[in-house]
Amino acid sequence: MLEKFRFLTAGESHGKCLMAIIEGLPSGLEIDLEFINSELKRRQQGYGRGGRMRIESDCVEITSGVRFGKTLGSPVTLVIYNKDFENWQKIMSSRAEDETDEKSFTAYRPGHADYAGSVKYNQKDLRNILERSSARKTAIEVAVGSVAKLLLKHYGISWSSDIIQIGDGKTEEEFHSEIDKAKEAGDTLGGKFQVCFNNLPVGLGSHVHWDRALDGKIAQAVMSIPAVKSVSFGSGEDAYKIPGSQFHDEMFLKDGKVNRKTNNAGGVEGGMTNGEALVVKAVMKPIPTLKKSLNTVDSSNMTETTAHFERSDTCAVEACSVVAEARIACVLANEMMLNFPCDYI
Ligand code: EPS
Repeated sequence: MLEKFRFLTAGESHGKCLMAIIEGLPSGLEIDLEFINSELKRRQQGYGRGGRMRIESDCVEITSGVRFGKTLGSPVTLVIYNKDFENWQKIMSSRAEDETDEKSFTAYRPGHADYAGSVKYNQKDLRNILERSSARKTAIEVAVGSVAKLLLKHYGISWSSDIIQIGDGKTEEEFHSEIDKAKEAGDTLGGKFQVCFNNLPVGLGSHVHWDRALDGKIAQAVMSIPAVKSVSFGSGEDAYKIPGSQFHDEMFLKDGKVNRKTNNAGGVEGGMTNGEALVVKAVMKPIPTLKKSLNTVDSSNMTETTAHFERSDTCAVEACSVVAEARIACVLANEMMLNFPCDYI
């Protein structure tokens, strides 16, 4: 099926820049640059972020598709420059004559893409895998997602996200003390979060084919965020605990319209939005770049060693929830364009 709102991104963690091409936006959409940059700032924040976030102050440059603050209907190109590139120019050079093994590494980080990526792409220097597998690329995804959000906002759709749990902590104070403890131990922490979208029309997605089910599309979009290990809708993860008579959201009439007292379905039934809030929950595993290095194998001489560490975040769950919001916004923007096609607004 031809999707309507599509995008591609490019860029390495310590390369010159991250970039994206967005296709499928109608013309006339107001592009609020301040909003996009405030979303980028949200992604950089959250208790437990590491050194890189003190180097970067992500902001986007729009290089095509927008004139005088409004989309033209042509592809929109976004660029975020990596400030840290200044320190990596030689190491990340595209020129053959600059080749160096400075910053190369060969000890796989368990939990990261290093092992499978190096086998798949036949790379000896694991830097060649790290650079694109790094969660750094989620910065440009958040920029794309904020453009998608501007489209959704035009249709009166709103969103929010919340952290549910980090380690054993369920309140903000507890999150902070859990993160402090992990940091002191050279360890990392994952967590559980929730993203909601409100005021969606009934019928986004479809029951007619497996690849048109909205929950399937959203699950793919959220599951593929680095470090996400589970995605569920509404009370989905607890659905095995109660009988159908208690799980399903009974209907009643309010002002002649279908209404519900509960939203265990998380706003999706039969692969389609049902008019209730879309509630997506996800679990992020602890970041696998650990100061307290894990046991691993060195691929250069096949000996046992400890994993590579450069620097890392202790906890990036808050950032992950911002990325999830952005990814879901892209899926929903696509569904809106499929359901309500328009060349201009
Ligand atoms: C990140 C940028 C990365 C890491 C982090 C997230 O930058 P650097 O590698 O230069 O510190 O801080 O990514 C990871 C720890 C990881 O394992 O992918 C970012 O921009 O969010």
